[in-house]
Amino acid sequence: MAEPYYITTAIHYPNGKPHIGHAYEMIAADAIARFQRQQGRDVRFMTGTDEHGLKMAQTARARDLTARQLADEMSAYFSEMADDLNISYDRFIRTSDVDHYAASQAIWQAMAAKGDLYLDRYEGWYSVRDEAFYEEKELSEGEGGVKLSPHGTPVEWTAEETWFFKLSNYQQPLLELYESQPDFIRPERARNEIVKFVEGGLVDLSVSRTSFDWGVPVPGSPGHVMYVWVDALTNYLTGIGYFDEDSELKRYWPADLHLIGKDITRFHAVYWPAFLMSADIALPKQVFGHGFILNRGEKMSKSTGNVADPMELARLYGVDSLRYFLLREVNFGSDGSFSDEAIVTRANADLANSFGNLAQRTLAFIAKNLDGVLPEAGRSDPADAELLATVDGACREFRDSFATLALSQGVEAWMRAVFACNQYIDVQAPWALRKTDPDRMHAVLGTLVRAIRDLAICIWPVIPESAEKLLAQIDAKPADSLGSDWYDVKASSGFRLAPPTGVFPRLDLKEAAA
Ligand code: ME8
Repeated sequence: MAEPYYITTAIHYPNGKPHIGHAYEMIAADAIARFQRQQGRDVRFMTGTDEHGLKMAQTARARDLTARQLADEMSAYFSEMADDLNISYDRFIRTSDVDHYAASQAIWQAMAAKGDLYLDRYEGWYSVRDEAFYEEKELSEGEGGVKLSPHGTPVEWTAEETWFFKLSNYQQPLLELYESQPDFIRPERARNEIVKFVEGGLVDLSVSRTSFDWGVPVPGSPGHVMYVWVDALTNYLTGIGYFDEDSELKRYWPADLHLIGKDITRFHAVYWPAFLMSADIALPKQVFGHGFILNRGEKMSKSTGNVADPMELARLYGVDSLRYFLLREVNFGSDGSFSDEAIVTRANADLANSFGNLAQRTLAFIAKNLDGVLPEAGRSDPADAELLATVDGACREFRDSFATLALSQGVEAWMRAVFACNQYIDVQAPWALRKTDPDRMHAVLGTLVRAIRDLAICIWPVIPESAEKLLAQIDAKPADSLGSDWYDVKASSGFRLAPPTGVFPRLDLKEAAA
């Protein structure tokens, strides 16, 4: 049986519509999930929405809705976006799902049984926007003396009786975890930050609230709902039926990768492993904190009015252009900027003018001059084997890069092979060989079709829809193995191409977004 691979995104707050940061996270996770499937892993991929907490309750109140109504309305935008962006998730989890309540209560009970939960009075600073508690020493002062969290969000003084989790007991075990599993937190910058934070000492964490009721009820403690992050993190267990005796999905635990944004590493790399250790549950293998997407270099915020709608960008420029841009242009793990011009320039340069042009030139030439029939091997030249070796090397580099989450480096390697193919076609000039040396022309075209197929299979995790369209034209599939005797089998069977249709349109900057 194939080895399981479990990947999750953060679950997103549906207190508003999704923005491009949410889209980016889903797209990156989807490319990794597709890549792992292609490598033969038994993948489970989960994304969803995080629906409890004060932020949701307050946003709903301001709109005169119940929190559940708000969650229903907004969660639908997230799941529609996931579908529209071709995100191949196995479950879209909502923390208001019934099985999630049971799972959250089960982990709570396990932590209680360990003796890690106690009732006390909480007094301290809370940021509703971050749904996070902060220590006085972490705060700064904003305009008019307003106290701000390290993320620049306002904090308010909170005092209530709550349950506490003995986080302070886990300082040593956590430091040992970071030491013994150096890849537990990536990238390096995030790891260093977390190690420093934990070395600085951990205070016990308030894990229930009594001032509102939109959350998972604390078992045996009427009036208390769980702190939203306790239930939110538990979604990763809910999604595979961890506490359900009969669940066949349990084989996916421990998760291979929690893909999240850099702002929520503390929750995933400190609180989450501590909860799991307390409940005697195996720890995930890796938490990766990707960077932030900036709008022309600026942080997006509702007050600046520069929050980009990913669906509008996908509608204007195409889903695969957006996917390709984000994965090629943003060094995975660092922040990256986007603009309409940058998307159009990148998609045109790499997809329309390079890969698209390569495929179109080759397939249209075969359709026109050979009546669409793939030619059998002609007279080969060392340049042919050299090109195929370049393509093979690039696909390997892509694979090694994706396996270590160096996503943009993988795409860059792929692109270098596309350039090599375009150089090859220019030098070999099959259009000139048509009259002078048809036998040689056959070999050139055969080499190009092999290269195009392998390159389309390789890049499929990034641009699945376009790659599939292109592969369909030559009757190949993303799951096919690279190289192989595919071409010879196809050509000797007399396979005939339909007249090819362009897969990568040239994009223009659109008025609406300019
Ligand atoms: O944090 N660029 O939800 P969320 C890239 N519910 N990524 C971004 C981004 C940007 N501009 N803005 C946000 C939450 N993100 C919690 C998670 S998980 C158990 C609970 C990322 O809707 C952010 O870092 O605020 C996070 O990974 C995800 O989008 C959801 O953010």
